[in-house]
Amino acid sequence: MPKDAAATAPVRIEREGKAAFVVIDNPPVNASSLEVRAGLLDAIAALAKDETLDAIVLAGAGNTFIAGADIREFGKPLRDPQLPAVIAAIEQCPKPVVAAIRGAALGGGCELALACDARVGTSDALMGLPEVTLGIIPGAGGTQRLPRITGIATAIELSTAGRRLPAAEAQRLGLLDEVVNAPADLRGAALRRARSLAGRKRRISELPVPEQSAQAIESAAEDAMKSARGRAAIKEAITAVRNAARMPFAAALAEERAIFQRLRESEEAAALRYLFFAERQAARVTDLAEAAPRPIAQVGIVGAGTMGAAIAICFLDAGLPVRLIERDAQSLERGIDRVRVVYRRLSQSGRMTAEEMERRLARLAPGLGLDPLSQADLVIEAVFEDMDLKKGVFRDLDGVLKPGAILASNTSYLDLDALAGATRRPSDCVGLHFFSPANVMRLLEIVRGRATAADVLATALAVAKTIRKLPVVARVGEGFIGNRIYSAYRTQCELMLEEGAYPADVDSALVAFGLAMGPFAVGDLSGLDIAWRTRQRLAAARDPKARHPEALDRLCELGRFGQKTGAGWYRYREGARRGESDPDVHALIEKVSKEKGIARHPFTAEQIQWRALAAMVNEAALLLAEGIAARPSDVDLVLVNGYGFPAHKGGPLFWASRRGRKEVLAALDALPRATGDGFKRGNVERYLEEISQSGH
Ligand code: 3H9
Repeated sequence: MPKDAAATAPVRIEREGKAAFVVIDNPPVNASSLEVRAGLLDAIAALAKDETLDAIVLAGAGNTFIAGADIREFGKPLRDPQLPAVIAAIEQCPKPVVAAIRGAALGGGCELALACDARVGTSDALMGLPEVTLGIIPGAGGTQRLPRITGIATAIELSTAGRRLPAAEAQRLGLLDEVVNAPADLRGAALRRARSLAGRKRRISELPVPEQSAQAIESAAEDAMKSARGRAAIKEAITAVRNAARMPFAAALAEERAIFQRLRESEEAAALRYLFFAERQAARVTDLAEAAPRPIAQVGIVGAGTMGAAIAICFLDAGLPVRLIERDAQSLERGIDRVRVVYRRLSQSGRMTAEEMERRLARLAPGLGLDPLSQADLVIEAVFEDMDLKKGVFRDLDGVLKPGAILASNTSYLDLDALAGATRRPSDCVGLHFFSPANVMRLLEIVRGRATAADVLATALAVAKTIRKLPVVARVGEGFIGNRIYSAYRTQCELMLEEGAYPADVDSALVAFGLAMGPFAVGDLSGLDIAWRTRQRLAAARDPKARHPEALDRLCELGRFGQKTGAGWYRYREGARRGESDPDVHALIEKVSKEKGIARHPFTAEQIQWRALAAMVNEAALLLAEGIAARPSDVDLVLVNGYGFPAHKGGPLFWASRRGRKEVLAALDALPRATGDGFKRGNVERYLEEISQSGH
């Protein structure tokens, strides 16, 4: 091989005396792509014959071992050589092979490491079988070798949760034989380990599966099934791991591979792969050029309500000092308490040490009035959702903040440009729409106003990364991406009530589809008065020709605001969180139908699903055309991560892209018939085509 070709080859052999290092060099994450697999096979074949060698070490270039299979290859038929062949070659190699693991050894990377005769990792090594998060199970022996080290119950837990193990835990469970602190020591330690084996192979495949009580295994399987929510991969991962104890190794391996291949071609796996790449794409904004983020060392939050306190936690968790501001001492104390309650719960359940809790709380500085924010680099207002109130806060902050400080609003609907217009620094304003509970939900809609400067947007994206959120950029428009689509969807659901459905029919059909909750249960949980107020605010701007559902307003007029008032779409017994169907609500809905002269008819679950989904898809197309969202996959990410849309269906647009065109178009064409004049039809076909073309 010419010298420069060797330098760029994805697998190279580096000789050091009697030792050989097989180095995988396939940036950015050393995925085991076709060329890597072929290179590994060649390297192992060459080294197996080399009598002069006394040690073989498998390592990754850069700071990753192998992040797993190349996920981009999964949408097409897999090409030979495949990973099981590489793994068989390592096991059959007469000389011991030691894996030197820095960074991620995930999925196929973990499986390759488990095929080696020993494993040494750095303290930042990360091991695990995350395949179920991609809708598949391990396809190269992971479900057979892992239980031979950890026992069946732990292997079920790890492979169904897709949990990534830090080095210390991987060592405790036996996946790593040794951990070194400094990356510079890794090669040396792996080499010593290889030599200490003195030519002996230590194949995990030859180990017996540790004895374990049937009860422990059963309970691990039951726990895993609880989180399965209809996902085939979880059920299959359990089966495959259990096979380790009930079949010979080779037969169980063949069965694992067959399940892997079957699931790889499933719609669920395609959806999860699509979301994997969508997440990574979402943070890329094409016209940001080289804008450098501004440094953020000090954060201020105005408003210590549920939202403000939870946002504060996000920053405290990321190690940033936070000033939490309220108007009066009592509200401030309540806000601080909200933060304390969350940390105390984590500490009491053993998920955080008391010292760590104290460290985080020590970063929180309560304050009254805006003056304490004069040195803040970023201030987020999280006051009540009211334009005048928020404008006032923005105006006052403008007077206090230092030049260059960023002013963010947590508004979930309101016009950011109008808020920015209340300041003398509209280019320093941006929207940071957190989802409730903000310390738990990953989604962050970043709202880019007309005047938002490129470096302010770049800062917002960097902040999202710091606080480990999933950012999706939206332009200004009522409800941005998520709430706008949700509102269109909810409207159709409410219109179905007037036409013959009842709240429980709609909710149960959509839960059966896979949504975490139906729209009426959600409304009762979050409070119907919020939607009511929004409707009142928008009443004047409403298209008079559009059909407006009435039942919600009538409920609110009766003071039925949902769970907090014991009644909404459902009625709630004292302290109950699950509602019961309420004949009074049914009567109210029927009265509305009668007054409007609408003949009621029953709906099937499928009709409800199509109507609700078509509403989402149509609104998505409209807002994409307006530029509110940059790409269809951004919309899907928002619905999946903020609104309980099932990830294994990929989001509404992905889901629709996998249905027959005729079916989708028929559902879309039915919307204007049901909704009447004023209905706007989006160019859905264009975006579904875009998704189909993306090859997932
Ligand atoms: C599997 O292994 C099945 C097996 O059983 C085998 C059966 C035969 N493939 O996340 P980042 C790209 S299933 C292709 O931003 P980080 C990613 O798109 C696999 N590409 O970096 C991005 O590209 P771009 C099991 C991949 O530092 C760039 O790398 N493994 C893959 O925040 C950087 O990624 C997993 O599920 C891949 N496997 O995090 C692990 N991985 O720059 C998946 C990444 O063009 N990967 N890319 O947008 C991860 O969890 C994270 O990437 C990792 C690094 C923790 C490694």
